[in-house]
Amino acid sequence: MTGKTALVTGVTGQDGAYLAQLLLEKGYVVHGVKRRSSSFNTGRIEDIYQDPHVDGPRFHLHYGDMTDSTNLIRIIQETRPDEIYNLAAQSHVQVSFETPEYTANADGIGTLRMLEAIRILGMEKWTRFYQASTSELYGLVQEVPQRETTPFYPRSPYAAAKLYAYWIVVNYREAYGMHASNGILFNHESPLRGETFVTRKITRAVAAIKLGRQEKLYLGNLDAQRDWGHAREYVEGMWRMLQQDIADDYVLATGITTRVRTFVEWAFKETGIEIAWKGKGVDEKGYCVETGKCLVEVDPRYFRPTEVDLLIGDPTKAREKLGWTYQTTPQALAAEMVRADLEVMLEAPIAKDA
Ligand code: NDP
Ligand code: GDR
Repeated sequence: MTGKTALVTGVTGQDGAYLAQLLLEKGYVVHGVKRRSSSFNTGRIEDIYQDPHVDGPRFHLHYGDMTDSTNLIRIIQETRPDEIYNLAAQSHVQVSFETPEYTANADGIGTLRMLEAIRILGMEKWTRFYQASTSELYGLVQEVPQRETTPFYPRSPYAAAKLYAYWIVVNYREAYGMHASNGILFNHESPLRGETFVTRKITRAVAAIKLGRQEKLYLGNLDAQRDWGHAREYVEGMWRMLQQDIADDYVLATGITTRVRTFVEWAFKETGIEIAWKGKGVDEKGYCVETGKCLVEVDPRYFRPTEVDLLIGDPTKAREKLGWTYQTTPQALAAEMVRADLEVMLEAPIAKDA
């Protein structure tokens, strides 16, 4: 047992689930903040849920919202965490174009609310703070590979909100001596990834196509390039940041970039389906497989008003200072996600979208 207590916002999300599991394995008492929802939203943390009626549970859930200051103050006051991992966010880039004000509120001002809560409670000298910053901050390419010193150029309301969060964390570190760190994480995926992010959308569709339950997959920009790693490995990097004597900002990435279309090929390959693209440009409809059956089609509704074309991170600082490196290649990640989706679908033959 470490005797330490951690508070994780966004505990019901992909990273929250992996991080909570990691912290429990390390002996922490873990408090998670979850939103009230009209439907079940704790599926990802089912395996680590502990019945509060049983003696000595180390995992606790609290209702909360990043848009509600008083609630955040109360939760921090009650839990007195040694470490706070601020993972909660409206995290979908395309959705942020439709809900820009809410995204700014939850992702930008929400981070300020957390920092102010720590300060109001007089905990700024001992509570350590992790902020889920993002490679989306780099946006329009200024330099490749992108590293901690690369200038930011956000390309979405999401990235602009996260830019505010990034800088307010730096400011509270400098102004109040807080141990507050930004993890500038490049895309990380897993079988727990939300279904509307491109990797999971692809692996679910490929599994469904393989099982004869879906005809076709509709996607947007097939030529975007992303640096995809495994979420389980990235949460270890978050934890390592908060174990450093001095707070700092770190890039976590693989250093490998892959086009969306290549991820699609890898995913089909895992099921034994070889695909050959018939179209070339993103405007051209009807990307088909060799059999002549069109399995993937571009639907412009998934194009973004402003796109981030190329992300490739340089994780040298994290390797040298945190001893962190990625383990899973993007191709292995695609294969793992397809296998997991096939398994889930085979277990739930009736519910197509289970
Ligand atoms: P998810 O979308 O899977 O999880 C987001 C979490 O935030 C969910 O638990 C969600 O709750 C919660 N949440 C959303 N809005 C609010 C709110 N207003 N109040 C309280 N909770 C809220 O994201 P990931 O796990 O993938 O990412 C974690 C964090 O890391 C996010 O901040 C994201 O922006 C950032 N990030 C992610 C990267 C990635 O590639 N995954 C890369 C870089 C940064 P609910 O389950 O109810 O929806
Ligand atoms: P991203 O992830 O925007 O990088 O943000 P996403 O998987 O949504 O998009 C990656 C790229 O794929 C292209 N794309 C599509 N995307 C989606 N969602 N759906 C499609 O049908 C589709 N077709 C093509 C996109 O245009 C884009 O270029 C993720 C989130 O987790 C953020 O919270 C996080 O900060 C960043 O990663 C790093």
